[in-house]
Amino acid sequence: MAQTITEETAVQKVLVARAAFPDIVDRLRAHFEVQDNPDDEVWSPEGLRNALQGKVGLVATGSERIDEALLAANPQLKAVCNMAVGYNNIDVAACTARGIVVTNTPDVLTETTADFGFALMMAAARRIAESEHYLRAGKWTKWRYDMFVGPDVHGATLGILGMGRIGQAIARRGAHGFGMKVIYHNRSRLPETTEARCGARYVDKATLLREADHLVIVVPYSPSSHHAIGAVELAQMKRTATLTNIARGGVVDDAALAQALRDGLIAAAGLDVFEGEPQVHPHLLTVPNVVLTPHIASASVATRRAMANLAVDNLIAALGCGPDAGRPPTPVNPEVLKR
Ligand code: 8YV
Repeated sequence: MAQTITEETAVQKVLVARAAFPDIVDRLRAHFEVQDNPDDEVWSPEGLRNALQGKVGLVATGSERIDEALLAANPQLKAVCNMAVGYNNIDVAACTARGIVVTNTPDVLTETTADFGFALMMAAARRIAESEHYLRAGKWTKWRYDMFVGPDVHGATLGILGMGRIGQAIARRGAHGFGMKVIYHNRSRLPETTEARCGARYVDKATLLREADHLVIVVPYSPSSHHAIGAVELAQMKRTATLTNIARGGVVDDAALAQALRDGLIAAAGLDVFEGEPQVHPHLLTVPNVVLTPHIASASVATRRAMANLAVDNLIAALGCGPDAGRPPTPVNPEVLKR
């Protein structure tokens, strides 16, 4: 399409690493020379390195690894704008050291992601996927009193590991919508007013594991949260409990979880994120009591559009254009902007 490039930025080239809403990508064309990827080709690290040559800005998703090797091969890069709230795909320290602004997309996806986390938890507890497979397989020949019975959600104890924005939104749903007793564990305890708003009580991790009827994982991935839930933790949970992971692959040890599900250490699980996704641990694919979805917790039309728009707003501002020139709305390393 024809490009309208303003004078101030005529030379700036940017890369949109994955397919995105075309009308939102077009917003970038008003300011920059844009290379996008409408066919949504998944580039190898080398492919991304090459595509980034000469580009000062990048719109990335959680699937692109932005590491020192990529930055070293592209010293002209000034801004990396993730279309995700999580940014464990980006070596932020390396970006900061090089004066590269990193941005993410908080807030716009909170409620949608919390909706999905709740849905996945309910699907696991009430055995929705498992029973649907049974029906589709033509096995439903009669009603039975104990057919696909599972634990209740309303009135049960909801445990939340990681009490950031999304954790709080899930807590509110549980406490105020479903009459649940909500307990949480987080790196730091929330102010009392926030706890009251969420109807949630702080507990240590052992209590969380021991008391939760439904445990939802919303903690960001970092080396310190790697396998925060593994065989030892699963063994501490109730045998009737469910576990839902909408955070990141790697926070839960998927092999240990598959084993726990198989052994009946917990009742069921709901997983939207996986170690090594889009690959899924083969043992998870063969246990019936787990609901598996392909990392879609933020996938409502409105929210995905809001995420794309925010990533674009961030890139335009980070590269010194638009009304917020120099002040991207949601920087991860704002210290770079002060330099
Ligand atoms: C994204 C997510 O869709 O925001 C996040 O951190 O996990 C999802 O909402 C995914 O990371 C693609 O960027």
